[in-house]
Amino acid sequence: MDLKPFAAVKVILAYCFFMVMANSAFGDVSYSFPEEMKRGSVIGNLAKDLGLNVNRLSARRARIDTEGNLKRYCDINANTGELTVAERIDREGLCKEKMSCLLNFDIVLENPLELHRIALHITDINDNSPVFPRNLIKLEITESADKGSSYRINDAHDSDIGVNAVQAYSLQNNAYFILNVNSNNNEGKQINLVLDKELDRELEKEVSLILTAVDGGTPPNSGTVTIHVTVLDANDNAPVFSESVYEVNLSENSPIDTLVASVKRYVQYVHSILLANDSHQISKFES
Ligand SMILES: [Ca+2]
Ligand SMILES: [Ca+2]
Ligand SMILES: [Ca+2]
Ligand SMILES: [Ca+2]
Repeated sequence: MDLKPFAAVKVILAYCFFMVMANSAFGDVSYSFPEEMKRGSVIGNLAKDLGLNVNRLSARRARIDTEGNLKRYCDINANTGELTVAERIDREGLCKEKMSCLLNFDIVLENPLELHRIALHITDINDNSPVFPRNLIKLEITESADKGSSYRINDAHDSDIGVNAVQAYSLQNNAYFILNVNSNNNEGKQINLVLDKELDRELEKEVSLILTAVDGGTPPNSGTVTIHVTVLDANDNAPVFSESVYEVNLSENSPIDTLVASVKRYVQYVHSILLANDSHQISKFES
């Protein structure tokens, strides 16, 4: 006698049994729904998805058991069998940095008692902008700093996840600095302001820059910080007179403190040379 057909039937029966058990024991329904949808928004039709008779939902006291959660985020509409939003669902508040945000609850019906597990995956929307730790960053950089010198800037934070989090940084066009963003570490992006052209305090005492962080949402959100650089003085200029030789005609009996000549040192300062006690020594300087 060939037992193979019986074996095949047994496998099919076992499979059917498993499917029936799966439907009764794991009769879960899962939905994926965005955060921040207004109250009353329809997530899905439970009666349809669970194969329930919508006309008997009220009689069977269909309700949601939130498994001890304080808030009930969803309701069942007993007339339509729809699962609706009952409370604001804020993904950031519920799941913070987690990439997967899941709300679990049960649907309970009576006569006969029936229980279904519902899994609600909350998807992220781009409802937050990148924010820098401070509105203003103050840097003091000496004018003698070499080209290529690098200054670390704290990165921006965006409470959203994935593409809705910070994706790029840009620095306002300027004569002195460029931006270097390094994302090869676990602490997020490392942002450095890099000196691309040497500073000159005698030319510019301060430089103001706007740094922008932008997320990848549609439309994107952005956040900015002002970077204020104070250029510190270095002793990089020797006193220079406007002429190398000054010739002055002076009468021999000129009184003391007679103005002999005016000479310019640097460009900013004017010094007066006055006749000192000894007419042969012209040594007294006044600013
Ligand atoms: Ca939110
Ligand atoms: Ca969000
Ligand atoms: Ca965002
Ligand atoms: Ca200087």
